[in-house]
Amino acid sequence: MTAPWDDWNHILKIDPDKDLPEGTTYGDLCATGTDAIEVGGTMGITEENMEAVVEACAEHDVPLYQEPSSPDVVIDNEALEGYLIPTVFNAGSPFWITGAHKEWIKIDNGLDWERTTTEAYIVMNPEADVATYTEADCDLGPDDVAAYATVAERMFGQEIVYVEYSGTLGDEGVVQAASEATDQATLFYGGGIHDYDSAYSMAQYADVIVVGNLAHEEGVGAVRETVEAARDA
Ligand code: 1GP
Repeated sequence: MTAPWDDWNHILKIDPDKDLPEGTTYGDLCATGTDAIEVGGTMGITEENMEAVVEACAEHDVPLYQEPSSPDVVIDNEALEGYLIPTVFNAGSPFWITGAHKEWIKIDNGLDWERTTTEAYIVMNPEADVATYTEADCDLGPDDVAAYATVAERMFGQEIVYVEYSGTLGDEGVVQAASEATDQATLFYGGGIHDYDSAYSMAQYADVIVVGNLAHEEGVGAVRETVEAARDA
């Protein structure tokens, strides 16, 4: 069975708590050639700002996914292709591995299983909010990351392994190790991608690169370059 992300090279992650550069619209970002839009962030996320971004992107022809940071911001919107739910494999607090998920299951009307997939995060930038929040152990070498990727794929049957350096460009060796360790799972890489070269360097190992801050800081032209690199790699 194939999953949508089997065919992706590039994801644009839009943070509902962050502004867009002057003159940039959500429509412009949807038209960059990215394979999918993920709406999500760590801080300041509410149902309202989630809904506003989903609505703004809904009229454009790009698959739309919500990546909720916690159960209380999950929105029910038909424009969403699905929900990509993070679970942090190197979290210090079990809440971010299965605890939040347990609460999730109890939400009104339950989860829509047809549209729900987990992402096995390995959080690598100790300075990032997501690392602080989840008390992640980021002191990991390539072998540790490869081992986590194997745990995720082989032991927990995860379809997506996500090496997350949010805010900083990661270590190529680490991404390469994760790539070599994954066989069935799709490897996502995100963090610090800011131009063609940084996108290319990670896309040679990751199946899919995720671009976040760049959309909010630089806008469409810069994002397009990363889409091109992801396709070239
Ligand atoms: C964040 O992996 C994404 O969850 C992208 O990171 O914002 O650093 O591009 P950046």
